[in-house]
Amino acid sequence: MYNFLKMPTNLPPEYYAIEERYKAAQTPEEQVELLEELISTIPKHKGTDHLRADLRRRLSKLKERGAQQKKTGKVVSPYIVDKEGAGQMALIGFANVGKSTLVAELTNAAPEVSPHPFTTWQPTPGMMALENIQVQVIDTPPIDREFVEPEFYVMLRRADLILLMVDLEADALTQMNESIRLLVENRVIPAHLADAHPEPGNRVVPLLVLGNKFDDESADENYHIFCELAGPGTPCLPVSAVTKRNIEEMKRRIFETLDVIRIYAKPFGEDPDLSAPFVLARGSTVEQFALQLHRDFYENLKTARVWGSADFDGQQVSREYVLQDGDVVELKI
Ligand SMILES: Nc1nc2c(ncn2[C@@H]2O[C@H](COP(=O)(O)OP(=O)(O)OP(=O)(O)O)[C@@H](O)[C@H]2O)c(=O)[nH]1
Ligand SMILES: [Mg+2]
Repeated sequence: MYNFLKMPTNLPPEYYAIEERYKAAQTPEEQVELLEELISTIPKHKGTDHLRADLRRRLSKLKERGAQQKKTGKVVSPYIVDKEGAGQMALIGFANVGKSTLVAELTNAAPEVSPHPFTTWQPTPGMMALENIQVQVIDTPPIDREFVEPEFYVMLRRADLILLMVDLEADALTQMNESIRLLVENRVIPAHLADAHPEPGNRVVPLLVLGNKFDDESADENYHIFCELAGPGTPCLPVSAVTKRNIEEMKRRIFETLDVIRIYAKPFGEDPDLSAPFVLARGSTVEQFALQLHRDFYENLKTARVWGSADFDGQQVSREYVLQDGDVVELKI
């Protein structure tokens, strides 16, 4: 529970009146309503950030619990996001760095964006196009020692890539160091630091630092200073969620980090569908592709022919042949 003694003193009188009713509320519906009222009475400034954050978190928990109990009769964490597409990315960072802006601009999701910190209180996944594949990007509540749910780190352990966003217009280095400290304390180890943290139980996840608000050339110097202080071992990239500066490069880096290849299936005697690749881990073989296509192909495969990485178009290859990004494959059973 929030320690009411630590509350800021500059709250309007109606806040305390509603708070009394909230404490006495008997049903979750009543609590939701009164929490919403309570939040709307809090003036927006730095001194009230944490109070607002705490109340919004409680509100979202109450709502979530209510919705899920109605649907399934049991409580499921909103932090367990079903994976969709070629990879799952968790976008994390301090409050107000621009996480929701990026997710709103680049995916089909529409999380709330606001100039006030602590806006996002639920993980919100959206799908982003990377060339001709789709990847999942999860907008998340701000990383914060006090206000983060334990499930936040469970979500990060499951991710294929963590995008750690920092604000180049603020103290980006402190934001990065503090965020990474929290990850490591919670046994989520950025891949570039894996050698220093070999303890059992640690989960190593690739991480890319995004320096956001790199809107135009005037931000270049901020980024250079950040890079110099961050050191050469830190994978980072400056971007702007608003002007889209460097966003294509970001997508290229994400694709590279995912370490996947796109394979196009050519039905026997037909043209391949080049708009719908199968996505496999780099290093996958014909046999692994067959398994993804259909079990029948895996079990009864007679011949496989490859266009692309083979020595010549339509070359017959073995089950163990290692495929490359962009290959067209025809399997026959
Ligand atoms: N100049 C500039 N402003 C940005 C950029 N991206 C986001 N902003 C602004 O930064 C503020 C915060 O953006 P949000 O997307 O709500 O930030 P957030 O990280 O989701 O914030 P929380 O949900 O509180 O953690 C808004 O006023 C945005 O318009 C950017 O690339 N450049
Ligand atoms: Mg947000």
